[in-house]
Order: sequence, then C-alpha cells, then structure tokens
Amino acid sequence: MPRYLTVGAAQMGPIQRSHSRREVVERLIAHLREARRMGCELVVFPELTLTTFFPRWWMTDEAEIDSFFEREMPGNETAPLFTEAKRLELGFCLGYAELAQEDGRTRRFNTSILVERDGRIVGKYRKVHLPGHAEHEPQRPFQHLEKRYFEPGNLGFPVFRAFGGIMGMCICNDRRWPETYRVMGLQGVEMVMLGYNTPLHNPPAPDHDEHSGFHNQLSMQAGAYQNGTWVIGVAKGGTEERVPSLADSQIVAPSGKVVARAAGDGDELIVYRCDLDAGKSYTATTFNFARHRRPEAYRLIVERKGAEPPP
Ligand code: CDT
Repeated sequence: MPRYLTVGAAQMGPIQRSHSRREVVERLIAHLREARRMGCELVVFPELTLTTFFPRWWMTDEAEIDSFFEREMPGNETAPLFTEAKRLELGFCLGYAELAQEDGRTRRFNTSILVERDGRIVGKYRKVHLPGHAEHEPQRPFQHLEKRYFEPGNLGFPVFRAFGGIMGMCICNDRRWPETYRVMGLQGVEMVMLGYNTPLHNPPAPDHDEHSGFHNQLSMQAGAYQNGTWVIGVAKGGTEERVPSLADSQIVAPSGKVVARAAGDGDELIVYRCDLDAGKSYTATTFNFARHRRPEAYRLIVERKGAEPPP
C-alpha cells in the first residue's frame, strides 16, 4: 500500500507593509479552504508568511523591528488560522519571525513550524543559513539584513514523525546548500518543506539575476534526487514594496522531477498527491547511504568552514 500524502504548496503574492496580520491571515485561510476542497492533508506556506519581507529595510528602532515578530504562536492574530486548520483537519507548515525569550535574553529567529491536523505544533526549525549582511549598505537599491535581524538557528536540521512520514523543514537560502538536505537525508527524511523570499535582483551579484529561476529549481531538484526525498518549495513572489521576487513554487519528486508548478506570481495553490515511499527506490540503491557513503573522506565538510586553496 503506497503511503500517500496530498500536499498543497500555498504560494503567496506580495504582502505590502500596509497589510495587517488580519488581512494576511484571511488570505492564508482562503488557501486552507481551497486546499480542503482539493483534498489536501497538509498545506505549506512561505518564509516569513505573516508580514512583508522586512529585512529589506535598515531599521534602528527596536519597537519597529519587533513589530514584524511573533512573541507567541499562536498569538491573537494567528489563532484564527489554527482554529480553521483544525476545523478543516488540515495540517500546515508556516514561516514567521520568532521573538523568543531564551537563556535569559531576547532572541530573534527566522522560523518555521509544522502543525498537525489536530492543531498541535509538532515541529520547529530555525533558519541556519542567513544570507545578506548585518550593516547598512546604502549603495544597494534595497537591503538584505537577515544577518542583522536574526541569529543563526540553534536547532540543527531536525526531522519529525508526522503526517505518516518523516518530515523536515528548511528556509529559503538553506535550499541552496547540499548540507541542508543531507543532514535530513541522514535521518531518513521523506519530505522537505521550504518557503522562500528571493528577490529577482541580487545587488552584489547582478550576473546571477537571469538565473534566479534556474538556480531555485536546480537546488531543489538536486536536494530531492540526491536524498530520495520530496521537496515542497513555496514562494512569496511578485512585486513587494517595489522589489520583484521569484514565484515559481514547485513540488519536486524524489526522482528530481518537478511534478507541480505555479503558473503565476500571486496567491496560488498547487497540489500533488505524494507517495511517501517514492524515495525508497533511490535510498535503497544509488543513494543507499549506509552502503556507499565514505564519511572518512568527507572530514573537511565539518572541520573547515571557508575554502582554502592549496599554497
Ligand atoms: N530569504 C532568503 O534567504 N533569500 C535569499 C536571497 C539571497 S540574496 C542575498 C535566497 O537565497 O533566496
């Protein structure tokens, strides 16, 4: 008996700064209702789903920065999302900016949670690979200050037994790093859920701009195939606060093949019935890690951070 899980990738169009949490949650609930009609069991929302992508602005006022963060989950404004998902018996994966009190201090993370169909939060991930910069770089047309507003995630890349499978999460820039998928692959991951906000212009490397869609797809397809896992990639796309961002949400099978793909750059749900056993044919043969991996030859991966060419 195949283990099927019907998943909806709930792409979001832009969220402007003037949009309230309440308006955003209404859009998320509309996605949930459509997902239910389409037979989904799990809906994946993008990175930092609840607000505009605020790291594009240099801010110094702590209260202004904190206004983009959630102190509790669910909180007052997100409670209706949890209530409706539970009523519809739908699980979801949600990215948001997390303000935590931990180790006696305030900490800020770029976070995703996995919520089961009964409303329980069964998994949490905090973004490890924070792109961009920490200081104001006024020569850029827009900032990318994730290194200023977030700490690197401190939870590693955990996987969770949920939805009848082994589920993992990562966030946006993480998808470009093979280590992300492999650490989850080594825990038997069967589905990786990830959301992204990817500006179509990368100020430090404008020569990459024409390849944004290709690099997105390349990374997710490679991660899926090399680890025999489903990858659910979900964008917040379109032009947000005058910054055009990549849409192209997609569901990638463990073969590496894209099996569903968004057509536009607005709110759009794409759905696929995923067989969670589909990766077995890869993880039992070509990517049977226990049989073929040679960790003794990979020591540099964990011992060295930056590339050091020979003298
Ligand atoms: N949100 C996020 O991680 N975006 C990055 C932009 C990279 S350019 C600084 C991404 O990898 O898509």
